[in-house]
Amino acid sequence: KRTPAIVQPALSSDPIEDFANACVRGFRSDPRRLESRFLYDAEGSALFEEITRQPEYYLTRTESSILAARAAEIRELTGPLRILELGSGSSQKTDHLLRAWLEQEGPTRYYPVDVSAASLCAACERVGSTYPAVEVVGVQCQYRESFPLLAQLSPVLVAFLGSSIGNFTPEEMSCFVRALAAALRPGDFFLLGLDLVKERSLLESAYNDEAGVTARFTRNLFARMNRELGSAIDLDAIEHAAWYRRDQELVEISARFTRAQSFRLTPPGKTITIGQGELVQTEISRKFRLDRVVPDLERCGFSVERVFTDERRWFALLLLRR
Ligand code: AVI
Repeated sequence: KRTPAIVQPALSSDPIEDFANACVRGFRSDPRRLESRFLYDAEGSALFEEITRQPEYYLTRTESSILAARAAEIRELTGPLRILELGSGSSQKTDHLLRAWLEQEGPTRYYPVDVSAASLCAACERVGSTYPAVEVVGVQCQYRESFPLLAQLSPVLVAFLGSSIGNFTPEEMSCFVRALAAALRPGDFFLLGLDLVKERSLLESAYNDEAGVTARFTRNLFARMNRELGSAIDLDAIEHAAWYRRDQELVEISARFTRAQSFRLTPPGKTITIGQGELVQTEISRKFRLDRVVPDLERCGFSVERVFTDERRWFALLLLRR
């Protein structure tokens, strides 16, 4: 059995300090807003996987069905190239692509990129043993830190699935897409999953599942602070809140403090005080309209090769060419 290779291209700052400083900044900003990338430690990544299996969370299932139906066609359109996947998590949906690649060209290279070492290692093991003809190199870093690798990997297809791009603000998204376009070579591809605007009740159920897994996912961010920053936050006094804001076409996800609390984050040893009823935003999840997002992506350096959707038009998979 081969041991999968994991590389860690960037370790510019101490991860605990980075987390602590970002939390202090987030709690002190107005409105209070934490960076959603910190949701994905080992526990958070496992909880996210559990979210994807909840009956209300249609995103993963819908995108997977599009990939299952279209992977071979995608491979025909792109020709042979390596696959780099941003925020790969369990890499489960990627199986559809890997199978299509293997069927059409034999040995393939796959570079999953994820911040969580635990889920990256597990995914590399699984893909490596399920598909011995796929050479897997895991890359443990934030999305942008993997961009310098792209020039070496070209010709390459960058997959960014699950509508994870919806967790960026519009400004962050265009900055991200421009940076990606700059890192790719003409002729490289970008496969982007986007959750589309739909009825409020469907969206709000997806982010407020009956089993309460999404609530545990939100609370885990504060549990992580307790584990890593010694903050002693009372987790029983934190409620998950998620609602659709039609004006901005996004689901806003927050933690509501049901009791006032003061706690200390170390380093840098700063005290945070939060009043009863206060909200701390942990994520946004934007929902897209194809007629608006396509021109936006084109302005950022990509041309749209093909748009695939499901029958209900709930989710879209865009094949873009640099
Ligand atoms: C990873 N990302 C696309 C998920 C979403 O739907 O925005 C994160 C999530 N948060 C709560 N549920 C799912």
